[in-house]
Amino acid sequence: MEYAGGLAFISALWLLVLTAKGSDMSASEGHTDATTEVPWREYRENGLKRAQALGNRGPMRFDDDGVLARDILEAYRRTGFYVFTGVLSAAEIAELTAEFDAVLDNAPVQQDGDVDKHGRPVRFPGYYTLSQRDGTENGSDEPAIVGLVSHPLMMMDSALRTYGHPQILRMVASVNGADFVPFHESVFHKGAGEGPPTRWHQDGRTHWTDDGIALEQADGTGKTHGFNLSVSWSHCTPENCLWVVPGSHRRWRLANGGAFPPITERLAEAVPMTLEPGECGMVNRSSLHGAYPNRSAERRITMVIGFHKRTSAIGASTTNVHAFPRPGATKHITYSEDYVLRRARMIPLAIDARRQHFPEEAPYEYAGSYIGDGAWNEEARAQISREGEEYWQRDITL
Ligand SMILES: O=C(O)CCC(=O)C(=O)O
Repeated sequence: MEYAGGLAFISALWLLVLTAKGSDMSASEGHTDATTEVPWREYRENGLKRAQALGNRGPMRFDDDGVLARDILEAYRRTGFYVFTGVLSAAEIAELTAEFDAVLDNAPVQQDGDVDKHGRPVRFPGYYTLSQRDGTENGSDEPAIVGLVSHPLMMMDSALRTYGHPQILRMVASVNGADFVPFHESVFHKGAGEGPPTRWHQDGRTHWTDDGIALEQADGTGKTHGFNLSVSWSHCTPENCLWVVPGSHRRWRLANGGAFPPITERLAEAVPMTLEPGECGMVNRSSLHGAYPNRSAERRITMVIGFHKRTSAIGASTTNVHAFPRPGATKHITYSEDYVLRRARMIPLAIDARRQHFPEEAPYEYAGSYIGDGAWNEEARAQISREGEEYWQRDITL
C-alpha cells in the first residue's frame, strides 16, 4: 500500500487519484483495452482460471503448535499473496460497514474542506483522499468522491477491534514472528461506477539489493517489506478488486532505472484477488499489484492493515510515506527502537478493545514488547488521537 508521490516511487493511491479521470480504461463487460486488445470478458475469465490454479486460497489452518499450516506459508511465499476465507463474521462486517458509512457521510465536500454535504463539521477533516467526479470542476458544489480514508483505528472502534482479531494475529505471528510490529492502516473505497484505479506498483522500497533482488529469501527469512492484508467488507470482483502478479515479489521493477507499467495496461500474467465479505487477502508488499477503475455496479471496501518483522523495522533507513494524515508527503527516517515500540502499543490496545466487545472470544496473547499502557479506555483513546501525537505519526514504511 503505497500512495505518496515520492521521488523514485509515486504512490498507488496518489496516482490512483491523479490518473482516475485521465484513464479511459473501463473494467466492464465487452470493453476492449487499447493496449492489449483483449476483450475484458476473456481477460477476466482467464485471470480467474489462473487464480484458481495457484493453490493460495482457503481458510486459516494452524498446526498443533499454533503455527499457520506449512502448505499455506509455502503458497504465500511462492506466489506473493494468499486469500483467507471465512475470517470475519457477518455481524462484525455489519458493524464495520455501519461505522464506515457514517465516516463517508461525514466526508468533506472538497479536499481540505471541513464541512460535509449536510453542512456539519467533519470530525476527521485531514484524513480523506478525494477526487473530483467526472465532469465537475474543482470547487464545484458537487461532493467529490472518497477514494481512501487513512488511519481508521482512530475513527472507528470496529476497525480497532478487527485489528485485534485473534485469528488474524496468530497468522501474522506465523509469518513475521511472535514479536511482529505494525505498519499502517487505511480503508480503500472504490465507489460503484466511479472507483478510481490503483496503478501498478510494488510497495517495498527498502530491503532490496542494488540490483533489485529481494533480501527476503524464498523461505521467508531475511529482511522483508511485510504484507498488506486487505480485510474485505464487500464483494471484491475482477471488475473492482486488486489484481496481483504471482511471483513478482522476488525482483524490484524500479531497480536499474526500471518502471511500473501504466494501469491502462492489462498485464497478461496478473490475476484478480477476488474476496467475499469477511475474507482477507494477504499481499507481500513487494508483489506487483494494482486495480482497474471500478465501473461496475458494486462498490469495493477493503481495510488494509499490515505488519512487519520487528528485525526488518528497527534500524532501517528509508523514505516514510505513511506517517501523515493522508498520502502525499514524505520524510527520510531511521526507525529507532523507541519509535517502533511506541507504535507497537496499538496491538495490545486493539486486543483489549476487542476483548471488551467480544468477551466470549479467547483473545490473542501478544508476545512482543511495546512502550505504553495496553489497556483500552477513554484515556488511551485520548492519547492515541492527541493532536501532534497521534499513533500514526509512527507508521512504518519499509
Ligand atoms: O486495494 C487497492 O486498490 C490498493 C491496495 C494497495 O495498493 C495495497 O494493498 O498495497
